[in-house]
Amino acid sequence: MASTPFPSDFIWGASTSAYQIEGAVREDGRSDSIWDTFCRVPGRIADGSSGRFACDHYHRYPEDIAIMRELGLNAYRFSIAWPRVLPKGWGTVNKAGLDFYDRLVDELLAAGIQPLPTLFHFDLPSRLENKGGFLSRDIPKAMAEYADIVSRRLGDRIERWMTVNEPWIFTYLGYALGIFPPGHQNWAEVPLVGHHMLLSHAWAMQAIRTNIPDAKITIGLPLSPVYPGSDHERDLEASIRQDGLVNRMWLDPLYGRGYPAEVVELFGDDWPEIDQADLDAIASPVDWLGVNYYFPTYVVDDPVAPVSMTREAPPSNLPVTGTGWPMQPSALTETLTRLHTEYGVASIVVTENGAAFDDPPVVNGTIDDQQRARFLHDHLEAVLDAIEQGVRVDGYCVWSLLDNFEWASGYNARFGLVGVDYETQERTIKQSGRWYAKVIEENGLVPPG
Ligand code: IFM
Repeated sequence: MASTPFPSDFIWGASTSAYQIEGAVREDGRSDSIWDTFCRVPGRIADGSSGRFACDHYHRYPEDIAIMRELGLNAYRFSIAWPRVLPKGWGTVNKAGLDFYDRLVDELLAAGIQPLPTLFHFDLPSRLENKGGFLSRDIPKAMAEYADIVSRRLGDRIERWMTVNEPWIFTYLGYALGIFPPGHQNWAEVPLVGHHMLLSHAWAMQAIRTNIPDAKITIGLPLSPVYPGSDHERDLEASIRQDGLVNRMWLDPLYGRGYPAEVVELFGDDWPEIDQADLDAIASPVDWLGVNYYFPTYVVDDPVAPVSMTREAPPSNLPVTGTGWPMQPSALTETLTRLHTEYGVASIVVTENGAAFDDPPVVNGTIDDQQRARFLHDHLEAVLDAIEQGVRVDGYCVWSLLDNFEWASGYNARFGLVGVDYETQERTIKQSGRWYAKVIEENGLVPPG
């Protein structure tokens, strides 16, 4: 029996995104996204793969919904592929593309599963990238049009919406480090791109609200406490700088405080002129906050590193996941309590949390991934700790429902509750999936294994 129950009506979900699972990239009028084009460049993806076939979810979604039912999920977070709906990025709607999401939503509802769509999860139509991508103010305009079209079609059946997923990750990996498309390595672009991502969120939210006044809308932020790698004063200052980039550059404007002065200062002359009207739009209240949490950030001072002059330095004694990410569940509790105390966030859903491990092969119809079950157990315990401290957490979604295309790592990193054999497309519920089903059934923590 579960010891501590979660709140009643708790959202128990699992998350995915379009490019990572759908496949069918050339079907029914879909155009290229920036990931299709990026994957064609030799050396960009660790295993030379792409999302061309991925989990073939575009064709196998009924089977995947049946698995969600078997797990007892009451919510499913997925993303809509912008290039399926608007192949040019704006203008003519591709009916077949929109029809796919219509069918998906209907089947989810028929299975008693709440659809939680995200409008933008990294897969910008390539034609919009050719017009300047997120460096251009045309993107927030196009995003508002896209949000209008999707919410008109699906708004009668969907209550909770997410606009943009992880603006910091998209901006940092795509424009500062160049390991995501568009592959730029130019820190000077980070402020404008980040601002356009927040503005895209704001204008998309306005469009959805116009069409569905009762909608509950949010953005999904990748948040993490930033700790100093030592107790030297200079490392403490480094952690404050990095916290500005990872957390406050996004939370402050969304919660009406404008961009943090220290972050503006870090970029110096590269910080763009920003209109008050943009800041007002970005500060328009969200109804809940989507939090993606994976690992804590530890940094030390590094005078030659760009902008924040920090470098990551996780303590060597922290255990790590299969992708080398430090595991520290208490950092999730800290993230959630900080949102409550510093920003007064009234409702949070953990929209992503999970880990990749080197899973063993299928034996007797399952995959023995006790490490993942333990990871999820300990992070759910951290959520309970936050709830006990008065934070309102309304739900939790595991990343991910299925093993899938993990961006620049290709198919090497497996995050799923459900294993996927990419040759046969056979799905296998892992031990972690079976354990998660028990947690959902009990609406409370049960021991893993
Ligand atoms: O796979 C990604 C997802 O697309 C966004 N959040 C982090 C996940 C794991 O890296």
